[in-house]
Amino acid sequence: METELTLAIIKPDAVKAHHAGEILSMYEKHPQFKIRGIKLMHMDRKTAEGFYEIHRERPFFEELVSFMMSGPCIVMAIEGKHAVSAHRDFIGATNPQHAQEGTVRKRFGTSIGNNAVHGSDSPENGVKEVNYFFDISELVDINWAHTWA
Ligand code: 3AN
Repeated sequence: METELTLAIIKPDAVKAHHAGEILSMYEKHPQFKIRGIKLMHMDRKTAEGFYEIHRERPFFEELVSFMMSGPCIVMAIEGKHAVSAHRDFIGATNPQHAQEGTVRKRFGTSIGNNAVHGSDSPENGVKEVNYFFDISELVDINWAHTWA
């Protein structure tokens, strides 16, 4: 099976609005996703800038970094078959107004910046982004976890 890892972030807007539990429940119920790592964190500038380094030259970079530093968020390592594209479908379009009904961003996002969740955009970036936030020792052992999958 083509197992992939994707990083998911429940962003500060969703945590602040008390939607984290409901969003987590959507992940938990998704038949393709296994949560292998999870942590509550409040990003500092260095962490947020490093994570969004590829967007440094974009006009919204400062807005994006300030938003990600504005409160606690929940970062998760998600594993599953074709997890990256399945997760992109699950979260919906970057702009919540364009996101499909039932997606996380449609339900909980309020603007292109405050769009409730993050998802890696390729399998390569999924691995890179999971490594950015998690040490291997913080991930539930994948072989062991398959015994209850
Ligand atoms: P996605 O997160 O859907 O992959 P990207 O990679 O284009 O979207 O953008 C990264 C993040 O930057 C988005 N999640 C969004 O929060 C933010 N962003 C994108 N475009 C804008 C914009 N025009 N104004 C403010 N924030 C933006």
